[in-house]
Amino acid sequence: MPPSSLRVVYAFAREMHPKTSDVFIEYGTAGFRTKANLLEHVVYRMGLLAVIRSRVKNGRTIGMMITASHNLEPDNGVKLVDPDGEMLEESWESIATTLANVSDNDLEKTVQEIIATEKADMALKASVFIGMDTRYTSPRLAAAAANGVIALKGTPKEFGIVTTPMLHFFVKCRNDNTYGTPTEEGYYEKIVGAFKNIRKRLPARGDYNPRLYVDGANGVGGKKLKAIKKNLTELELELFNLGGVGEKLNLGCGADHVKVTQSPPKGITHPPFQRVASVDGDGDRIVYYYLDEQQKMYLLDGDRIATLIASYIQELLQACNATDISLGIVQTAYANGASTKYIQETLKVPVEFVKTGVKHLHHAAKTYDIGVYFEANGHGTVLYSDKAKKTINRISQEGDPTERKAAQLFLDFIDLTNETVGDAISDLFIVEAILCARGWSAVQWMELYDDLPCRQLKVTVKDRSVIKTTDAERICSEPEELQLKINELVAKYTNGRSFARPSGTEDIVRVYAEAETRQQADLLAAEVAQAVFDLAGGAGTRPELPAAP
Ligand code: G16
Repeated sequence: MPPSSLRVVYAFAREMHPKTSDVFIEYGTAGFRTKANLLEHVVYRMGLLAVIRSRVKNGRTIGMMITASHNLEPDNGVKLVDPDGEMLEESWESIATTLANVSDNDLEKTVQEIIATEKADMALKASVFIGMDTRYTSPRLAAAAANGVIALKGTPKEFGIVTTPMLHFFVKCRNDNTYGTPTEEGYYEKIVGAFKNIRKRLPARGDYNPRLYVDGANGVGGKKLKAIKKNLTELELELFNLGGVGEKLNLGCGADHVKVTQSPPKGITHPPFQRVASVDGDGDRIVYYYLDEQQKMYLLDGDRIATLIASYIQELLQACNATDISLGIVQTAYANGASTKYIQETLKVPVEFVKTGVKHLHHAAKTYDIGVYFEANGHGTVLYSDKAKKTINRISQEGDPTERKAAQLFLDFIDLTNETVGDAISDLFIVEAILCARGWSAVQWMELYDDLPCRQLKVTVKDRSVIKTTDAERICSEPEELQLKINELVAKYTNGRSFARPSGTEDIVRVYAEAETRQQADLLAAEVAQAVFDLAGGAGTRPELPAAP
């Protein structure tokens, strides 16, 4: 691109998408996230970066998703999706952060430096897919993204309102047409089609009840399920929190609310023992729960989904006699200790711990022939290596009749999986298919093991970056005295465990604690929250200890 036309790019940037804030913004756990009104120049610049990235990848399509996922409505965000439909390569996160923070005066120089350092051939074509969630600020930001793409002569394709995992899926399909068709219809055809195939092979039986209630978090996930429901006879979906007038995204509902508060979402009433699935604002996370007759809640979170899926995959592998396929599970520090024990001692499957953020889990899961990864918050999926796919495919044609049957079912499960990223819709159908295959109710699913009571809290500090962590975020390396204090507190409790880490999506520090009883877990979490407040520069009100019982 000649320098004269680039000059127009920067004049346009200054005019249309100027940098209006000096607040430093960082590419965090899942891209840039902050108040929507601070994001326009960031998104425009990410449009520029997506074009450069596409050219570095020989013109393959890059994705841009406008969303702040589980955050509340006033926030928004943007993340880039790499050609295989996976999260942006980590080494480019710092490039994105630099580009987002330079002044308008330095934008031209910085873009040229990136082009030179990354050896982008600016004569190549560049393609960028753009999707957005339902936030009222998303259309304006999606337009800024498209302007950024056009400015560097890339070709944007806007998909409008889609779930984040759909956008990942479209990008993957565009770059690898064996995976599927890069359209919403193509997504339904593959995911929902696979579920229908499975249900043809496995009619409902035992205690499995095909009626499922869904909390849509007033976001895009519920809306897409409403579209799916029109042609779905295999599952009786009752949909709630679909974002009517005055209903706020993720407020008092959605997967994050249900997991963190361990309480049901607002806007739903249901009979005891009814299975409820709760998805988050952009449809990439899912947790399940039910209430008993006394309204006591039983939460089936990401750990439960991971163990359900892994145990079923084990069964399928055995039925196929595919003994040389390795299976592994990836978790984070938030995984309930009881789930890890179940994986290691009952399933006897290797388990690995990584930092929060699906990008880290995804990476680790790729080291197995079949890698199941889930964060406790319900964000996860399954990755099948080429070796696993080829082996199962071969068995589906060459195995004995029982092996062939199991392998054919397995192939449908692979098709049902969105392997690019955690996907609430795909995960919902996977869970339903497994429960149906086993003839299980949610109560039977819950009986696999007993969780240790746990509690998550948020603490506000002046600068959350003062907290540094190590050992997959289980240890706080700075401030040093904070870890010493946490050790001292944890030592008081039977089966106690706790850690604190700065969030990469909200301006807070997260505290997690688990212990033998509910009361102890709540107390330990509150004590650690106080330690964070005292030793890491707390802001506002000091967290209180729970009232004595
Ligand atoms: C995002 C990430 C998840 C992460 C969550 C919370 O979820 O994709 O991997 O667990 O944020 O991250 P943090 O604790 O750093 O704030 P979502 O659903 O908001 O995209």
